[in-house]
Amino acid sequence: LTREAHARAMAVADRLEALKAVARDARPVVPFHQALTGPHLRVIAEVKRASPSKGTIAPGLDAVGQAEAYVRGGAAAISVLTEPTRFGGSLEDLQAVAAAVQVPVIRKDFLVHPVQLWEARAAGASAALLIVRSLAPSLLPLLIDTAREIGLEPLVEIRDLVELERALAAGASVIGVNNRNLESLVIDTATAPAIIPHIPSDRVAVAESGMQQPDDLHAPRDAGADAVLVGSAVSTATDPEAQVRA
Ligand code: IGP
Repeated sequence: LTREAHARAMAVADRLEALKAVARDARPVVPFHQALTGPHLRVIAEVKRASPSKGTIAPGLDAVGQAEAYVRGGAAAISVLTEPTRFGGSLEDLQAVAAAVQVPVIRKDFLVHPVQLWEARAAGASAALLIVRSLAPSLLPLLIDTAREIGLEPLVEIRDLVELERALAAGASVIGVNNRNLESLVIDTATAPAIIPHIPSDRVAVAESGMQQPDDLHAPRDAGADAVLVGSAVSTATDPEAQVRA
């Protein structure tokens, strides 16, 4: 190594150690898996300022006020987008929400590196999204294991039965089926109800995306979903508390 390369490597190592120290002192993990199991369909409500399909959906959203309203409405967990360019999210939103609510908080982003899991834990998250489709075969089990080692439960996102096999082989215990095709952005709300019956009953099954009104929850519930993840409908609601309760 050249002297400069060595100095840069040491600086990165120092920053990682500092991040790990913050993560170790972060608020205790609020169990995610447990929050989603039980006899009734649970709601994971998402703080979502913008999306690639709709552009800005909730300008000037107060992330903390919004999350508190979701919890009053009965949300079992809160999802916070941290992707900045297309979703208007940030780690600051994640940290502020995690500090404000008692329920588990999930980091929602396109995570590809263990350091992003440390960031999530340092911000107080209890869970993090891992998208099977965006991860190389060896990376998925590595990130699942790393997440658990630091106290985060991975929500492993799939879209079809081939991806379900990868998720199960990698040891996923909370599995989300996305109704949205992330490449075409097209929503098909029949996707999750079709895949969920194939998820073993000892795993937690979550239906994600495209659910706009209470009636839209019947199909995933009847298919055996433990929880639904709702973003736009609650982020744009004039009364988010009532919307989550409904
Ligand atoms: C929420 P909706 O249609 O209710 O706003 O969707 C959530 O499922 C969606 O934000 C989502 C997502 C993702 C966002 C699901 N998987 C992966 C970014 C990355």
